[in-house]
Amino acid sequence: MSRTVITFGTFDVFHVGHLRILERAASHGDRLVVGVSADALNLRKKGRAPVFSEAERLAIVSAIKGVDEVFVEESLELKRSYIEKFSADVLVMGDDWAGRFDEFGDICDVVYLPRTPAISTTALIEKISQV
Ligand code: C2G
Repeated sequence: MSRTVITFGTFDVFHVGHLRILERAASHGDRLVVGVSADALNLRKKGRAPVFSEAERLAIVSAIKGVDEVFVEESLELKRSYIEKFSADVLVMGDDWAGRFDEFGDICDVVYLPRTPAISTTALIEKISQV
């Protein structure tokens, strides 16, 4: 039986840590669906707009090998309905979210993968702004 994987993220200033988690998420099943967080969600939760717009981030993520479908994640609180909508068998997230999504273990497997060390969007923005 085919296995659907779902994962979520902002994927702003796309970097190798983002690539690696998508590659590893894809290896957990046959179809990978990615929820890319809305600009409005970022503004609400992080107090700043992403560097790249929602449309740009969706375009980049959807072009990655192994990604089958993308959608806009409008709210962090809608995870359960997204998992159900896409009939996901497994939710994959980086381990910065470890334990945070265990409640969905009743409808899918929940897997946390180690983050790629020493790279983040925030660090990249700082590094670039120092040049
Ligand atoms: N990631 C990683 N290694 C890094 C940086 C990020 O594995 N060095 C992973 C994160 O753990 C996450 C994914 O890449 O699983 C996307 O990271 P972010 O863009 O920072 O996403 P975030 O803002 O944490 O997601 O429902 C979740 C929200 O959409 C927010």
